[in-house]
Amino acid sequence: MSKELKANQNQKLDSQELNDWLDSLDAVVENHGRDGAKIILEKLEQRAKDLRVLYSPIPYSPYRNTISQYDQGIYPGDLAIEEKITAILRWNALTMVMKANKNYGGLGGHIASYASFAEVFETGFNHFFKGGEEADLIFYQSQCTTGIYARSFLEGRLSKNHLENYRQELNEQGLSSYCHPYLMKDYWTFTTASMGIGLVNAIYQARFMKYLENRNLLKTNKRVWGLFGDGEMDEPESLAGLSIASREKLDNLTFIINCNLQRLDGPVRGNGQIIQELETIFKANGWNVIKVLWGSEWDKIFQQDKDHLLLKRFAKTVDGKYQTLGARDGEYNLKNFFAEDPEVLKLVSSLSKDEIDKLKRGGHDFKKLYAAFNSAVKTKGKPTVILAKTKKGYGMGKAGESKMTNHQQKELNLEALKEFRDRFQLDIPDNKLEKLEFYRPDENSEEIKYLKKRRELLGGPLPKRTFKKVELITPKIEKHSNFLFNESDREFSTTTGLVRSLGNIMRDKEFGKRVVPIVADEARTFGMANLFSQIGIYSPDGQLYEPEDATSILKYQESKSGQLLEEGINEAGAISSWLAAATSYSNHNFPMMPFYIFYSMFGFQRIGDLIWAAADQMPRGFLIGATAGRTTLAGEGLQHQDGQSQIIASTFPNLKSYDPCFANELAVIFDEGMRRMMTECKDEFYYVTVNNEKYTHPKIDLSNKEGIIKGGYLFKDLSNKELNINLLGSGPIFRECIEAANILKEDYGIGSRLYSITSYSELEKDAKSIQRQNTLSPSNKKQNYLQQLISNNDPIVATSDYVRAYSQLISSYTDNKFLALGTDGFGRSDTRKNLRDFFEVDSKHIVVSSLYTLYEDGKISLDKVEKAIKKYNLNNNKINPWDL
Ligand SMILES: Cc1ncc(C[n+]2csc(CCOP(=O)(O)OP(=O)(O)O)c2C)c(N)n1
Repeated sequence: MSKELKANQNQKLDSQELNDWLDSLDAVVENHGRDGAKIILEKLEQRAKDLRVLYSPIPYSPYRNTISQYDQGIYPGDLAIEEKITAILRWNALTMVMKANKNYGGLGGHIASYASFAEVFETGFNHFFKGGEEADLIFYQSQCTTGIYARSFLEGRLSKNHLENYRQELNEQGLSSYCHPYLMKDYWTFTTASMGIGLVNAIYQARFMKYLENRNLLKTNKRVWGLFGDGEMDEPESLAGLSIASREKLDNLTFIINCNLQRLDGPVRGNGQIIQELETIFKANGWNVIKVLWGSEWDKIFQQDKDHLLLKRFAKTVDGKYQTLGARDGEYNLKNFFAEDPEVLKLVSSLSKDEIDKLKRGGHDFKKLYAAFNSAVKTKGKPTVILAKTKKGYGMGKAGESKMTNHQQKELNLEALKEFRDRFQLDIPDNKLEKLEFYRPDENSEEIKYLKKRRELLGGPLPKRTFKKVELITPKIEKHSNFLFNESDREFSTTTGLVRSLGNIMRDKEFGKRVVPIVADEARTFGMANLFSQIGIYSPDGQLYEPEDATSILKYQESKSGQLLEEGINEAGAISSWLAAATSYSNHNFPMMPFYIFYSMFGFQRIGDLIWAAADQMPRGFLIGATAGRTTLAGEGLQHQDGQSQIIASTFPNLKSYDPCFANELAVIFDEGMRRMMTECKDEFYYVTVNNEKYTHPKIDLSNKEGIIKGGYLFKDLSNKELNINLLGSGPIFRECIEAANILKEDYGIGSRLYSITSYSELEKDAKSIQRQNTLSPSNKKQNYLQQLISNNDPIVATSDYVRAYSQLISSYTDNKFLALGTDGFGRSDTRKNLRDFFEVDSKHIVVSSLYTLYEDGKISLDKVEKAIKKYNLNNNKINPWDL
């Protein structure tokens, strides 16, 4: 056919011609099956695009189940028992929330979310979620924990006492509100309580399993399952990893979205259709999408609906209306949905109002769900999302089903409880109903036997967090940081020190393969471009092109077995990769040692919540905040200069964070950190800031090791017999302290003790623990490490390249007069020298601050301070950096 074919816009297609087309399609399906018809349609589509008939086909499919009733296959489970088990789980889940709130008003909890997702969970637990040695990685929707606890109760893993202590985590048998591995270490594996984080984390867990396999480190048949809410899909993190999941063909990944059409305040898309929107988003990102919208009761109606009138009505119905229909009875639905089109009404003319009422949504139908799960696990080459249409508060009846406020609903009255019991045919007498008694059928009942058997066949109970302790030997400091064992005049930055030590760690024959270096498009910024060719950039496709710099020894080399994870400009993805590697010890019994090196400003403040979620999962690995400090990163300005990450990091309980000045300190921190995490298997992780200022570094002196790790050590004692000051500094600003000490000595005859502070926060952690100990056992008073370190009464001037609050972390734990300097305020572009002057952290400000504290301490006269202020031309009228 000629491509020049002209469109005749006036020529109408007559109905005979149209029917001929449709009949021929029917005939193709009959003779060649659906696959044959698909081939023809794909060809036709291509031709239509060539002729510009089709520009952008509708990106979603009709509002019906993706898998037809004819393709769903035979259900392998015992439907009656599974429905009974689900009813019992619903009851116990509901009772947990009601009990907790009745006994201790305000403890909270959610009924409606699990009620909407129970069948989906049960489909997984009875047929798909593998447990045991090769347990699947499952991200549970966090508001549904009650249902999962209820299941463990039936399995005999949790007692009645546990359920009674739901949300009372301080009780020995308390159950945590949401999925928090930190609080239930042998139970939960992933945290999903902060919405959106679970999705991006799950994708990178699935991706990391492929990485382990492609690097020939570990092959696993595990799958990643993610169960999330439709409202949750509005979080940017929910969408953050969708494209990498299909780009890297993660067919080991399945999401199930609980499309109950509601979030906390109201409908997710009152005026639209969230399911169609999600289908578009996932399809556009290359996912296999399976919609499970209607239960089996609808099948007969669909069979009669030859002209797709019902589908047209569905298409015209917005979610706000679906919610109202969901909250009302059969009569209302007949009048306000079916009767709106007399032809549609005819389709249900044989159904009673009661039967209309019982038309289920697909997410509550085991057969439909099973077919979707089964199809998902068989899909090759792409991830699958199942969009399960459910009803929020399913089973809560008039009291809560599809009600606008049901997310917060924590109780049902007696009438509603009776309705619930009768609907699900639960064997609970009225008196037990009133008392909100938990219900567990006899151990020998068919329900308990069935439930246990299913889990046995799938490898064991879930959720379960178990792992073997694997103790690895880490490389020796003499090897990985050999370049720091001799004095040298070479000037280099701590970032360079990091790259060299890290390179050597990766060269270690045994341990090197465990290292996972991760960057988010900043490897060149940090001088790490050599890693591209040395260890290769991971890409499951290898390298399908010759890189522009192919002849360079630093060429950009992608490889299937590449070690470096180059995540692009994607901090959320990079930290999720880091977390996957950092929890490999617990998820796969295969410890890995990740180092995620990032712009420190785009770490804790940008993805702090992802790091917080990571902390909950007890990761083991290093986070490296590079180009750190507010004045050390010269030139980049306000949005880049980090003066706060150390403060945020100091609030993470299982994180040890350091701000070293010298590469030798960094090497010791690496060495000790690796050993503690990989050999001693300690549940802690590390944040270390490095910078790009070049200067010389002292050689490694292992006698300082303890101090470096504890947070500080005496770097140099320049004290004299008369007048002294203590100068404390961290990061590159410590070098300003050294200069200040020389000026104080030369120009003022004042002695000093110079303390290199590697971590104000580690000093603080120790000091507050000792203070607590002393408060609670005053007769057995102890000194904190800071007091032991600074055992004199001279004033302290403490500084860093961070806000004053960082060095002030320790100010209340010493009796010495204390003055903090820091970089409070917005950053700005300028030279280091000018910035340090502006933020008042340079040597002359340290000198004047030292003189001032000595004056305040009554040790020198005021005129000495005033003279110095004049000499250095410091001006009180200069703009205050944090009060502009
Ligand atoms: C980042 C974040 N913001 C807000 C919340 C509080 N929150 C908990 S559940 C919820 C509504 C969730 O709606 P949806 O995802 O649709 O799940 P549903 O409970 O309706 O199944 C909200 C806002 C949270 N946990 N995390």
